[in-house]
Amino acid sequence: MHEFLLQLPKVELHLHIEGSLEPELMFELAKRNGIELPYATVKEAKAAYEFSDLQGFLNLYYQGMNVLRTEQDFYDLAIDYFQRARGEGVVHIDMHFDPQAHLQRGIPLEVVMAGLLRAKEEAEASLDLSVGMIMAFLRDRPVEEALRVLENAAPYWKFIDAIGLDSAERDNPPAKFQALFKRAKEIGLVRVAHAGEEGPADYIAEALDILDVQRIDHGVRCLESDIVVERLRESQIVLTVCPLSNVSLKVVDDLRNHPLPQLLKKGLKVTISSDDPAYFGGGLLANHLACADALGWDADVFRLLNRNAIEEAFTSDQRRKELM
Ligand code: ES4
Ligand code: ZN
Repeated sequence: MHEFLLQLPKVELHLHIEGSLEPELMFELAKRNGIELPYATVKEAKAAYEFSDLQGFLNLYYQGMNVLRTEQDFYDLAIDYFQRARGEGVVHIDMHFDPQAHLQRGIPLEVVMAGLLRAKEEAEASLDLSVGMIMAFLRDRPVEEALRVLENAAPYWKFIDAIGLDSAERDNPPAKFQALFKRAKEIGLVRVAHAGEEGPADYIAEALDILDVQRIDHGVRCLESDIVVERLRESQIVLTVCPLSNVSLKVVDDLRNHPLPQLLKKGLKVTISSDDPAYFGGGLLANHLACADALGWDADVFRLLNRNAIEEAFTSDQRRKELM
């Protein structure tokens, strides 16, 4: 099974590129940029990656990305992950990135975009890896700020496939971002949102009704509402479920008790992704291997999940055909 999963061409719809920053690269960039880290060694950094909830993780996630300063840093971050992912059989990645987390630190959007887009071009030209771009907005910051960032990003609208909504979910309901998502729709941008990770099933319904999203990131808590499950089943809205992330952030106590089998049994359009691979114990292959071991899935389940991901990936029809 492990050999099959390595060979299987895998597609990942939910990956925060800032969450792919491995401690080794963090140390290299800190040195290059003359930044002091709160850890003495790579080992010490890794030991700190023990979380009790989403907020505990987000604190280290925002601290970690502080080493990203120049266009080259963003390029190195992304190409490092792309190379690693390709080495484990990943053929397409839809990548979230968080402009506000960088703008807040004084890093202009141009720097972020130039580095990430250069890495995407190189992956597509030389690695046989296609990349979708999701400009994500931080739900624990004001909607007015998000709207300003979206307008200032006008030169880049043509390079992005969708907008997303991430960061601290509790007490930051989708409805708070109605104006942002309305504007994105006017512009012609596809919309996705994290919902039902730590937040309630109601937030999934809200994201569908008020934000008009085409994809729900996580969505595992839909199982708390039969009505929401039925809507997701009927519409075949894709869920980007992140198994190792859910265990790390205590959304689920043990992978053996993960709701994935129930989601599949209900007939939902499920996919699996790594979310923040540097923080949650591995990339897309590690997530596949862990599910095989904990849930006892056979090859057909993994083929189905990857077929779902290929159908929903932000890519051209020609590339989609190649991936099928
Ligand atoms: C995230 Cl796991 C998760 N949830 C919400 N926002 C995020 N940003 C990066 N990882
Ligand atoms: Zn996420």
